[in-house]
Amino acid sequence: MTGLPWYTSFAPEHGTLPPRAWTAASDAARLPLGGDWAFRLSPAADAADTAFTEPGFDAGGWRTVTVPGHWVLQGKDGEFGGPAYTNVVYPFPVDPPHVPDENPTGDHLRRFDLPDDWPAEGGAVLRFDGVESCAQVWLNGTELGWFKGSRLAHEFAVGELLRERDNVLAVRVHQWSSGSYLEDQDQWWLPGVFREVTLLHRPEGAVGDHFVHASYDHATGTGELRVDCDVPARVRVPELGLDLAAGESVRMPVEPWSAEVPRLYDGELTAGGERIGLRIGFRSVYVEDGVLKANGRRILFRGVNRHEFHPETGRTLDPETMRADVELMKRHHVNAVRTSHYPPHPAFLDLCDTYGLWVIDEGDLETHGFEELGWRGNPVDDERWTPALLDRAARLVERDKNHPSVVLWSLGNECGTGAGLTAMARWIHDRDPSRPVHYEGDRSCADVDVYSRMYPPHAEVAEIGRREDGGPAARRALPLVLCEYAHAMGNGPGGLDEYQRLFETYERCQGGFVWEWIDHGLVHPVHGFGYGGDFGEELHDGNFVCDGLLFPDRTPSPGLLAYKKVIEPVRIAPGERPGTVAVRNLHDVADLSAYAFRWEFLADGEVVAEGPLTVPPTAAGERTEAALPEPPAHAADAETLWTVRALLAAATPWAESGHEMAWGQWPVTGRRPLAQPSPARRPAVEDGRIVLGPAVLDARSGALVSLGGLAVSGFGLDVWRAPTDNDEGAPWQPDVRWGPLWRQLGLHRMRHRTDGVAPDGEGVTVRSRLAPAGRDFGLAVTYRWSGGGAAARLDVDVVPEGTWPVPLPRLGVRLGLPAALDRAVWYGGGPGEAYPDTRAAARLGRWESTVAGLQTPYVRPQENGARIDTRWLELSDGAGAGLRVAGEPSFWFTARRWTHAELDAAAHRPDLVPGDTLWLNLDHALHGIGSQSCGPGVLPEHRLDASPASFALSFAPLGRG
Ligand code: IPT
Repeated sequence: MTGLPWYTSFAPEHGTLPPRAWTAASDAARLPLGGDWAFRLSPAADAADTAFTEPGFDAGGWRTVTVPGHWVLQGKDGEFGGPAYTNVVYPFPVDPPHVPDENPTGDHLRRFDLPDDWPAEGGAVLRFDGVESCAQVWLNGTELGWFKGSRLAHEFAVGELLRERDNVLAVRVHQWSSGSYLEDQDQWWLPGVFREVTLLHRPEGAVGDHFVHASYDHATGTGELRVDCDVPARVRVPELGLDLAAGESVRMPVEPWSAEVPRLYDGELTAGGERIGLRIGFRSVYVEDGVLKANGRRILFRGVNRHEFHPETGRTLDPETMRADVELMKRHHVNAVRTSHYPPHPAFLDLCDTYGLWVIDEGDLETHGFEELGWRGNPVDDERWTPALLDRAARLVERDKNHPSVVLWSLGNECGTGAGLTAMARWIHDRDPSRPVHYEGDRSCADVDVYSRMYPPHAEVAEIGRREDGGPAARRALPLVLCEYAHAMGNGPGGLDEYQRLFETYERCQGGFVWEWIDHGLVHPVHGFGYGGDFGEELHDGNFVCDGLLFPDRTPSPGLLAYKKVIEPVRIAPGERPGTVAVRNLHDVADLSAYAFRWEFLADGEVVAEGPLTVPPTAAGERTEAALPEPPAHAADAETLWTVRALLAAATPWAESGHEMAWGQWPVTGRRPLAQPSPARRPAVEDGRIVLGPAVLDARSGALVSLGGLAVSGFGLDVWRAPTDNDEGAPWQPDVRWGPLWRQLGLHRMRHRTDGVAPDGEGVTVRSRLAPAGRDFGLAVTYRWSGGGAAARLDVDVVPEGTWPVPLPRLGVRLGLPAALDRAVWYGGGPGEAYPDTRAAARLGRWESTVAGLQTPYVRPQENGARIDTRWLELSDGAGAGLRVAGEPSFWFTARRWTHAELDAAAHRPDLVPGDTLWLNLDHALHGIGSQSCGPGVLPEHRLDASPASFALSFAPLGRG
C-alpha cells in the first residue's frame, strides 16, 4: 500500500460542506433516515470491498442494526464485538496517525424513497450528527466523501444525486482512525452511526448559515440584536415588534436571559421561502475586574460534567432521556453543565436554552494518552494536526453558536499544551468574541479567559480565592472555575459543603462542575450493570467509568441529594433574635416570590405542628428575618426542633408545585440523657452464661449471645468497612491512600482477645484487646454491662495502644441478629445515607425503611447505607417483635444481610446475596469519605483518628411483653 488510507490521513474530511448553525426549526422538508439499516461487520479496514456501495447490490445475507446506534451494543451474544473502556491509555499502539489492522469496520446500507411531497425544486443536504470514529459515504454509487470527528455534525450536498425512488445510501465506518488519537476521552469506545442521519431539503436562496448576536446591557436594560446571514434574509420578532433585514442591528428594552430566568423571544428568519425558527436570549457574559459576570452580575456555577450516556444505548440518547437529564438537574439546583468532553447532541442545547442552564460547550478533543509517553508526539503540538484541530474548533462553534445557554467555549480536555491549542483559541476568539474561552490545561492562561482547574484541594482553592497563588500575571487577573471537582465515584463525594463555602466566600472562586453526572454502567446479562473488563476487554480501567451522581438507570445517588442540599438557592438558619428564622436568597437574579415557606415543630422527631410562614420580599443576594410562631405544646422532656422549608409555590416546567427547594433545621430543647438501668441488678451466672436483664453473655468470652430471646452472633468492637472507591484512591494519587494501607496493615482481619470477664453487684465488666496480626498497635476495649428490668445498658471505652499509623474506618460495635428483623424505624438523621463529610441532606426525624431499602446500590458494592445521628433504632420482624437500641451520644447504624467481607468481595450488585444474619453496626464514629478516587482525600476534620472514646448503648426487646 502506498500513501495513507483516508482514515489515517491527517486531514479531517473530504467532500463535506462548511460547518453551519444547527436548527431543529426549519420548515423546509426533511427526511429522517433512522431505523433498520443493513449491516455487515468486518474485522479489518481493508478486508472489505466497496461493491456494497453500488446500486443493485444484494445485501440479503447482511444483518441489521438500528441507526442511530452503536453496533457493539447491538446484535446477539456479542456477534458485533463489544464495548471497551479505557480512561487514559489508548487501546492501540501509539504511532500517529496509524491504527492497527484489527480495525472493526461496519458497512451500513439504507435504501429510501423520497416522500411524495418532496419539493421538485432546490437542492438537498445529507447530514450526519455523529459517527464514531469516521465515515465514508456513498449515495447511489457515487462517493460523497469522508469525515472524522465523532461528536461533530457533517453535511454533504446531494441534490444532483437524489432520485425519487430507491436511493441507496452506503456508509462505511471504521472504529479506529487518525481521529481516534484526538478522542481519548475517559469513556467507552463505542463505534457506530450513533446520532441521526437526515436528508434536508434546501430551497433555492435559502439560508446557508446564520449567527444570532443578542447581547444585554444591564445598565440600560436594553438588548441589541443582529442576525447575520449568508444570504439576504428578514428577521422578525413579533413580541418586540421587530421586522428588519439580516445584518441590521437594533436596540430596545428587553428582559435578559439567564440560567435562572431563561427568557426567550421567539422569532423567525426567512429567505428563499424557508422559515427558520429563532429562539433569542439576550445576555452578555464577560470577565470584568477579574470576575466572570452575566448581565452585570457575578455568576456562580453549581455545575456538573455531563457525558452523554444511556445504560442500553450508550451515547445514543433519545429526546426523553435528554429532557430527563435537564429536569433532574433543575430539580437538584444544578445551574450549569460542562459538556464533557465533546459537543452534546444539539437538541440538548435547545433544552438548556429553554429550561435555563449555563453551558460550557466543549470541543471533541482529548489526547490524554500521550501523557503516558511524556507527551511525546502530542497532536496538539504537531502542526500536521492543526487543520484537524481547527476543524474541530469550527465545527463546535458554528453548530452551537446560536444557543444563549452556551456561555463559554472549551477547546477540549486533557491535551497537555501546544501551538495547535493556541491556534484553536485564536480562531474561536476571532469568530465569536462574545464568549470567553476555556481550557483547563493552559496554566499560563495565555489562550484562555478563565483560570480553570480540576480537583484542587480546598486549601488551594482558598489560596487562589485570596489571590495569594502567584502564577503568571495573565492568570492572576482571571476568575477561577473548577471545571472538575468532587469525584462522585461510588460512595461520595465528600467535602462538597466545604467547597461551597469557599465559592461563597471568595469572589474570584466562581463555582465548579462536579465530576460527573451519571455512572456509565452498561446493562450486562450477568452483572446487572457492567463496567470496564466486563465485556472481555484485554485493556481496561475497571469501574472508574462509574463515577456519577446518578446511577446508570438515572436514579439519584446520595451524592446528588447531598449536592442539592449544598447548593440550595435559599439558605435557612436560625435568626439572630430568638423566635426568628433567617432566610438568605442565594439566587443570581430571582427574588423569593416563587416560594411558599412552611415551618414544622418536631418533638422527639415527630411533627407536632406545622404551618405557613410569611417571609418578606427578598431580592437576590439579600437576607431577611421572619418571625416563627410560639412553640406549640409538647411533652416537657422531649427534644424539640424547628424545621423551615422553602417549597415551589407553583409548578415550573421542571418540577411540581410543592417541590422542596431548601430547608433548615435547628434545636430548641436538647435530648434527655440515656436512662440508667434501674434498679441495678446483680447478674445471674449459670451454665457458662451471665444473665443481665434481657442480655445474655458468654461467661468466658464476655460476648453477647442473646438479647430478649433473640440469638446474637459475632458480637464485638468493629473498625472495618468495605473500602469505598474514595478510600481506595486513584493509583496516581500523590497522597497516602487509606484503603490500601488499611488492608496492608490488616484492619480487615482484626484479632480479639478477652482479658477478663468480671461480674459484680451491679453488672459485668469485660476487658479485651483488638489488634491486627503482625502489628504492635491495637485497641484496649472495656465493655461494661449493666441491666435493669427491660433494658440492658452497655458502656464502651476504647483506648488506643501503640502508634496507629492510619485513621480507623469506623469505630463501634457489631452484632449479628436473625434476618427476620427486616424493618427499621429510627429517630435520627435520614432518610438516606450519610457520612461525616456527605451528611448535608440528612435531617432529623422519624424514618422507616426495610433492610433492603437501607442499602445504596453502588455499581461496585462498597461501604454504604450508614444513617447518622440516630437517637434510637427499632428493628422488628413482620409481627413487631425485635429490638430497640438507644444511644448516648447518638450513633450511626448500618444494617445489612451480608458481612463487610462479603460486601468487600462483591464486584457487582448481583454478587450480594442476603444471608440468614442481619449484621448490625452501631457506630460511635466513622471516617469521612473524601474524593480521593481522583481528587483530594478526607479533610482533617473528618478523619477518624484512633483516640480514646467512650459511648453507651441500651438494648431492649420489642413486642415480647
Ligand atoms: C479527569 C478527566 O478530565 C475526566 O475525563 C475524568 O477522567 C476524570 O479525570 C476522572 O474520572 S483527568 C484526571 C487525571 C484528573
